Amino acid sequence: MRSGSLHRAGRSMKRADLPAAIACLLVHLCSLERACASNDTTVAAALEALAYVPAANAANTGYAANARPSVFATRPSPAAALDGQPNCVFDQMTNLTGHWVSNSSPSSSGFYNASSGCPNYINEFNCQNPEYFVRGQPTGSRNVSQTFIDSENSQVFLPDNCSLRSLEPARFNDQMAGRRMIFLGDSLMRGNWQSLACWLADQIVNGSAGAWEDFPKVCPGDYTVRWGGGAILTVRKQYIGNFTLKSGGMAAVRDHSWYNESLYDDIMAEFQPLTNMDILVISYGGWYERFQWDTAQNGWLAFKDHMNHLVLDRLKRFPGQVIWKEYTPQHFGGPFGFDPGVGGLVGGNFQYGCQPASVGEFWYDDFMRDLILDECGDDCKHVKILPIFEMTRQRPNAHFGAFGDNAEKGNADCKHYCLHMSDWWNTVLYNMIF
Ligand SMILES: *[C@@H]1O[C@H](CO)[C@@H](O)[C@H](O)[C@H]1NC(C)=O
Ligand SMILES: *[C@@H]1O[C@H](CO)[C@@H](O)[C@H](O)[C@H]1NC(C)=O
Ligand SMILES: *[C@@H]1O[C@H](CO)[C@@H](O)[C@H](O)[C@H]1NC(C)=O
Ligand SMILES: *[C@@H]1O[C@H](CO)[C@@H](O)[C@H](O)[C@H]1NC(C)=O
Ligand SMILES: *[C@@H]1O[C@H](CO)[C@@H](O)[C@H](O)[C@H]1NC(C)=O
Ligand SMILES: *[C@@H]1O[C@H](CO)[C@@H](O)[C@H](O)[C@H]1NC(C)=O
Ligand SMILES: *[C@@H]1O[C@H](CO)[C@@H](O)[C@H](O)[C@H]1NC(C)=O
Ligand SMILES: CC(=O)N[C@H]1CO[C@H](CO)[C@@H](O)[C@@H]1O
Repeated sequence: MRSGSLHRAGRSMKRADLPAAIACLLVHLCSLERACASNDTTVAAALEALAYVPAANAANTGYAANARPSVFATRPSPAAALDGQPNCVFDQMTNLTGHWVSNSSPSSSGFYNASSGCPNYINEFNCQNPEYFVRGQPTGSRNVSQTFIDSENSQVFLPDNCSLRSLEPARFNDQMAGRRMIFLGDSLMRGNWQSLACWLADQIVNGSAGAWEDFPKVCPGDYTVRWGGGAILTVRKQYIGNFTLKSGGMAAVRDHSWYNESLYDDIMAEFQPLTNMDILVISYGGWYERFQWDTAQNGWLAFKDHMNHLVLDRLKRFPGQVIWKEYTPQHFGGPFGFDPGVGGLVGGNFQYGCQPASVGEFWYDDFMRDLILDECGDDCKHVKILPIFEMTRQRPNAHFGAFGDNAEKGNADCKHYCLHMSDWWNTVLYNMIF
């Protein structure tokens, strides 16, 4: 069985400090959805154990001559190749490598106009919205130059060996007839659903979204998880949304912190009967902290336990396609995107911008690949990996925080991504399922 080496390195780290872990989790639960910080010494030791060597910085040079032009100005045909290579074909465990280039066309700024094209219930993660909102609250105007916004939004991902077809809304609408797409997982999953809602806006007949607490009838009550050291934590239910397309197809999102099988069952109850036409896009990870070397790696242990149950007891039996979305790298600094040294803090990682992560947090995905392929095996043939890790790791500036969220408070959100990045996750998703 393949395995990431970091968790092995981590076992030699300092032992549990449960009260600190819980305090850290409480900070986490009450404010930002970000991993808790450990401290310089321990992480430095971990990196040393890994013998980390920084990867060469991938240079973005030029833009392929026949690459796709501005999207909402001139919509490309669905099969239009971005760079003249054969269309990408995804097997169960594809690792999509490639690089980002800047589309030199001045009119290019993404797939749709995020300032004016999104449904009114999409007010998060839109880095083109001049008055942006975080968790429903206006947080003031951004202080980011238009040049920066334009350059980030004009980035185009070119896979090494193939071309991605672009999602074309009217066609997607037809392809979704009789189908439902359920996005399940933590807040990183919300980006996919919100991006889709903006992209498909002119195909949507109705929709709604909001904080889970505004939908009290949906899975009421508390769900809990067992954490290391015997702690019982309450699952944070975050966000609900759904929209219906002209064709009758629909897409829903239900996001929350940790996996609990009763919550999974209660969420799915709303969609019964599930059929082989249904598509489940799912991912967890953001709430299972990685860098708590001093807390017996409770996050990692819980992740393995929870994901084992999710895959072997539930996903195995899902009648339609299941797409496991790879971990979405964060860019708080350091080779792994999480440098607790910043600010020297425990329970907070205050900084003013997002920074490249040359390596990224890969070992949770290694575990998932093994679990799906080896442990579940033939029973999981319908479960595929959405390979967005490599492409996302290369975009440290595509975060909400790089566009200003909380940056003025020295507390930039380098975990969530702007819609533009989520558009590319959906492009890969589209190429996998249709
Ligand atoms: C970080 O951890 C090391 C090793 O456990 C400890 O000696 C040091 O005091 C810690 N530093 C801070 C700032 O907490
Ligand atoms: C994907 O490819 C990258 C670049 O070659 C490599 O570093 C990474 O380990 C690969 N990931 C997997 C899961 O094979
Ligand atoms: C996007 O919409 C905004 C608001 O309506 C508008 O000011 C802007 O010019 C539009 N951008 C493009 C490229 O059409
Ligand atoms: C905006 O950014 C500039 C340059 O970093 C800075 O001088 C200015 O004070 C910022 N304005 C606000 C309102 O944050
Ligand atoms: C949205 O439209 C669909 C299809 O017409 C309908 O079944 C559903 O009840 C509508 N939902 C709302 C909230 O109006
Ligand atoms: C979306 O789902 C929630 C929960 O079932 C429901 O309350 C709401 O009416 C749905 N909205 C639409 C547009 O179907
Ligand atoms: C899931 O939540 C339910 C309801 O709170 C709880 O009874 C159950 O023990 C939880 N499952 C696990 C595995 O912790
Ligand atoms: C399978 C395959 O064709 N792999 C190629 C993908 O592209 C890289 C970079 O151009 C090549 O090195 C691989 O051989």
